[in-house]
Amino acid sequence: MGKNRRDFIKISALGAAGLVAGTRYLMAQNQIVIPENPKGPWRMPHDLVRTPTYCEVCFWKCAGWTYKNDAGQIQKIIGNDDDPNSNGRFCPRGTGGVGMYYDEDRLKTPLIRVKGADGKQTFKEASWDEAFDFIQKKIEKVIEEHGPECLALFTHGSGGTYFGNLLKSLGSQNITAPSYAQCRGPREVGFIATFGEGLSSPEPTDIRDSKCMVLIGSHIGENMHNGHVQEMSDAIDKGATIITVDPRFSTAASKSKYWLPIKPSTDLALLMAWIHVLIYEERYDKKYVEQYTFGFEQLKEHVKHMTPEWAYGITTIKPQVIRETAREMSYASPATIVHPGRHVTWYGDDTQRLRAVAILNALLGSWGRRGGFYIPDKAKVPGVPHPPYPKPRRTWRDAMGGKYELADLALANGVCDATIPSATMDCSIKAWIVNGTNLIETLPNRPKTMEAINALDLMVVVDTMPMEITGYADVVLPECTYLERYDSLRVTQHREPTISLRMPAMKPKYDSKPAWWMAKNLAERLGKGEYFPFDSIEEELDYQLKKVDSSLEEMQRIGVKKLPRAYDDLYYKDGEEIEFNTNTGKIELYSTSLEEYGFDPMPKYTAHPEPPAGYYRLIYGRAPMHTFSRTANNPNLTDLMDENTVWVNPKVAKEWGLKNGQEVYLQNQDNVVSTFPIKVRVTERIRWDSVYMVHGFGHANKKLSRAFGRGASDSELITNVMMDPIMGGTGMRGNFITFRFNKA
Ligand SMILES: Nc1nc2c(c(=O)[nH]1)N[C@H]1C(S)=C(S)[C@@H](COP(=O)(O)OP(=O)(O)OC[C@H]3O[C@@H](n4cnc5c(=O)[nH]c(N)nc54)[C@H](O)[C@@H]3O)O[C@H]1N2
Ligand SMILES: Nc1nc2c(c(=O)[nH]1)N[C@H]1C(S)=C(S)[C@@H](COP(=O)(O)OP(=O)(O)OC[C@H]3O[C@@H](n4cnc5c(=O)[nH]c(N)nc54)[C@H](O)[C@@H]3O)O[C@H]1N2
Ligand code: SF4
Ligand SMILES: [Mo]
Repeated sequence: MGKNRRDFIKISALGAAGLVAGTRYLMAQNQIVIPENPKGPWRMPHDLVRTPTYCEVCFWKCAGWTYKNDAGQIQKIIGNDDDPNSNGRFCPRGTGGVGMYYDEDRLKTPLIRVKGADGKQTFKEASWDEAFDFIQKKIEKVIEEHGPECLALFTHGSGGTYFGNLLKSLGSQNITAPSYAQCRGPREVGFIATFGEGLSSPEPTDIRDSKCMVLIGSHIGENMHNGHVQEMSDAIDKGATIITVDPRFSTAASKSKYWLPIKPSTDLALLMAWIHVLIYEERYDKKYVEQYTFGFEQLKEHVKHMTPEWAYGITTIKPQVIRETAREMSYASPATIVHPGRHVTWYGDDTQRLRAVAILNALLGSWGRRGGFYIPDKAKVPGVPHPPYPKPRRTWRDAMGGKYELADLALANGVCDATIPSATMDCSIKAWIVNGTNLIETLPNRPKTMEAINALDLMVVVDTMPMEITGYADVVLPECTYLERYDSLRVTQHREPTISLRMPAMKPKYDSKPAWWMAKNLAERLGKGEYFPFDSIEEELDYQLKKVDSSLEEMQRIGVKKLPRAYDDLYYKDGEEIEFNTNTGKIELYSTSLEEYGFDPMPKYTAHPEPPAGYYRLIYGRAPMHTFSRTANNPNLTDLMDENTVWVNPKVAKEWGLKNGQEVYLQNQDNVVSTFPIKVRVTERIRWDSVYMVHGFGHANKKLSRAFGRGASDSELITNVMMDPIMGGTGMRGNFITFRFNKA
């Protein structure tokens, strides 16, 4: 046994079973192409079957149809015309999603960690009964010894509904997703502090009718959020002005009238200078500001000295460009979107940066206005009836010692911290269920994640693939892919409310099962069966759908159902009286709630550490054909891109003697060296003080036959975390790297 309680196991028990899936790769590759005519009447060979689904390749959840060929095999997935998230067109990742089903490296049976006679840990293939027995006994023990509050669930994806229900029925509210404190949390908190409400997903940005879009490190186009990419390209066709602020010449920057290659970490200064220009050149929406906002005079005074000349010294963006771009925003207002972005956990002052973004939108009068932000609507689909949940005596929040009270959702890093035994926390978490999130690659500061994992009595991992996180599990439960299962209904906000159904196109391969079935079985074993009152998920879905005048039968035919908006209120009417959900009932330019909690009521710029000599700031982002680490092994998508590269400015390349395509190792400020080398891409598209790489590569699990060792992992180099004091988000862009020519 190694020095950790849980040694990483390479899922060796999987080897033999992998051979069964002989035809898979062929299927995914040789697709029979059906001529597509989304507008015309769909005429298909009658032996083709189509079933509705919504995509699980990312969290945009586009609704579509899965088609099968004559041999009854999945052939392709295309968008559903009635779906506002996709408008009938899938992105390259969604189209390639079928590769998830055909991937021969998939998890195939439940696995239990065992110790051999030689002391070596390995996984043993198990039946579902054995796996459930094991989990039941461990959970019962944790509850008996520590209380149900010591259970936690990390989840990203649709199965979370069911595991969440299981956890709450047992008496724990420690349920968390990395899409909050590692992603959009600061944005939600910043907007709630300003407008009294957050943005959620899909963001209600009225891109379709926008005349000016400001993208601040928000790289729509590489960030492939489908409906928004489509709306943005339409807006550009109609002549919208795009202003992109990014140290990298992104795809969006290439479509922009203005590209502002800002010095990383200084965006807040630029935003404050824009506010200054709008106010002091009197280019804000006076009527809107007067009627709806609170604290204008304080803001005016606050930004008095934050001139474009002041910001120039900080951001390297010329004063004239700052003025011109602010004017462009005001010419187009209120049809201007200063885009809030989505992955916003950058430098620890992120809530304040997003407050500045919210304030700009308020000054431009774009919140609640056409071409700015519309008011979304969402269907109200009742859940299933069950007894009330027991009230937990403690939650993760109690372990935070009064910090991060403005976080409106649980922090994944917070639950991780609350798991590490310490004198100050009275309930250390003892068991994790990890569903659909690869925490090893997802949470920054990996040594801390490992410390938490090593302190656990039980870790159950529910996944489809042998990802890094599965290697540390006590029990691995193989979920079938989204193409092989029913799931909770998709009920997302948009201009019109919609509901959408996912149903299986195929029987689950191997011995994989859906999350619903796993959660229900575990609940019954743990005496909580009444929280899963239906015998089958079909019955449950039909019950819910009948409450909104539909049925399972109807949804199987149409896939997506549009429901009417409850009110005709997509935008505010001229001069309409509105009460915002803030302390003052107004849009708070001056935040009374932040002040109440002891934070700056108006954003202030503070400088962040800069890379020492010979080091470069590590920044990262998305590639259009991949989603995080989840697609790195997908046979269809690795065909399009099978590794990441490190972008290096020519000036830096020259200093180091680096050539295009040359392999280097990256070493960060804490002397962490990348496990794998990465190829250099020499390009003018990145500033000299930074390097850039796509997140999600450099996989360390050998069982990922196409992804293992391809490219490098940004995550392992992110050991410095800049915590957001307001809501506990993990700022991940304060890490600096240098180059090494060999590993040792
Ligand atoms: N270094 C770094 N860290 C980041 C980011 C970054 O850019 N860089 N981005 C952050 C952001 S914005 C986000 S939202 C998070 C995302 O974080 P995660 O959601 O954790 O991202 P993935 O790496 O895609 O992990 C998804 C896991 O779900 C599994 N999976 C896929 N389909 C299914 C399924 O149907 N069922 C089940 N049970 N499992 C499934 C995959 O195999 C994979 O193990 O990461 C954050 N962390
Ligand atoms: N194809 C694809 N699309 C995706 C995803 C995916 O995995 N794949 N994931 C989805 C998810 S969950 C999220 S959260 C979004 C994330 O997508 P976004 O929120 O749009 O973008 P980020 O990933 O934060 O931003 C990356 C950009 O920020 C720039 N940047 C780095 N540092 C700075 C800085 O200091 N200032 C400024 N102004 N810019 C900076 C980088 O150069 C890069 O262009 O993407 C979503 N869409
Ligand atoms: S944007 Fe692409 S990957 Fe994401 S849900 Fe839609 S089709 Fe799937
Ligand atoms: Mo995200």
